[in-house]
Amino acid sequence: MAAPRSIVILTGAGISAESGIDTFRSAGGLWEQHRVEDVATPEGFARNPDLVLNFYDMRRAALAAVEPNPAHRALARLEREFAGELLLITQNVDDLHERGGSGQVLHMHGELKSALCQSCETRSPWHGTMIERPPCPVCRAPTLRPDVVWFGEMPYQMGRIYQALETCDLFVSIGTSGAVYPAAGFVQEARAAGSRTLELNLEPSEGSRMFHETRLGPASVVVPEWVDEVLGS
Ligand code: BJW
Repeated sequence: MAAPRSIVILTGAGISAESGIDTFRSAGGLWEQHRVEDVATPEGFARNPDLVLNFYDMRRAALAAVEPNPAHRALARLEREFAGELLLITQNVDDLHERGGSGQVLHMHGELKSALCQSCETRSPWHGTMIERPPCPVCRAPTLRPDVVWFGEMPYQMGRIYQALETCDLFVSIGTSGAVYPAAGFVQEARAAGSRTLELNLEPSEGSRMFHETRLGPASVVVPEWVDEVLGS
């Protein structure tokens, strides 16, 4: 194909798997260890806030023990060296893209290292725990929750995402199962707008048929290979 001028990349849990972060739907993944309804819905949080705060406190603390892998670093290199437009969207709440060197990352499902105040609605950087109900840094109310997007909630920056999907000429999906909307529908949006679509995954996702091309393999291998190809190196 002709060299792309505008690329939108969507990443999912698979890109961080080789760094040691559990995916959600793989065997032994997070949803086999916890019921989705209990830890990833507003209703679950209302029923048992301690369970949910502890689930996210543990995952936030676990970030200290993991490192970005070659796939994160390759996307950071793409951001530095690609002459066209690039939007990196991640469904991941970890900070491995940033620690791998990416400067501009759109976290559509929020971030572990951010707190959302249920009283004043401010989002604040957060590195500690929430189980002890610390005060909001802005309004002092003890009403912080993890700044992540649960089922039934609206993901962040959807307007900006749909605008980029309308105008990109290449959409690339990396390490996501295609089981969760609206992200699972991005491939159709991009295709409908005339973009070429590429999937990089360990195994075909639920929406694999919708992509023009699928390349299978671990992200630490297939992502750097694809970035080399785009940059012509
Ligand atoms: C590797 C690898 C390696 C492994 N190398 N690859 C019916 C139809 C359509 C929609 C709905 C419906 N009923 C309900 C809905 C809406 C609902 C939804 O999608 N439900 C589905 C269950 C059907 N969605 C929502 O509620 C969303 N909000 C919403 O829709 O608002 C309304 C709206 C309307 C219109 C426009 C916009 C919005 C919110 C969804 C929130 C999801 N939240 C979570 C938790 C976030 C916080 C946290 O981390 O705890 O987000 S759920 C979880 O799933 C997390 C992930 O970001 C998300 C996606 O998971 P991901 O990343 O794909 O991981 P896995 O585990 O599924 O897959 C891993 C992949 O990696 C696999 O493919 C492996 O092969 C691969 N892999 N190792 C490369 N080494």
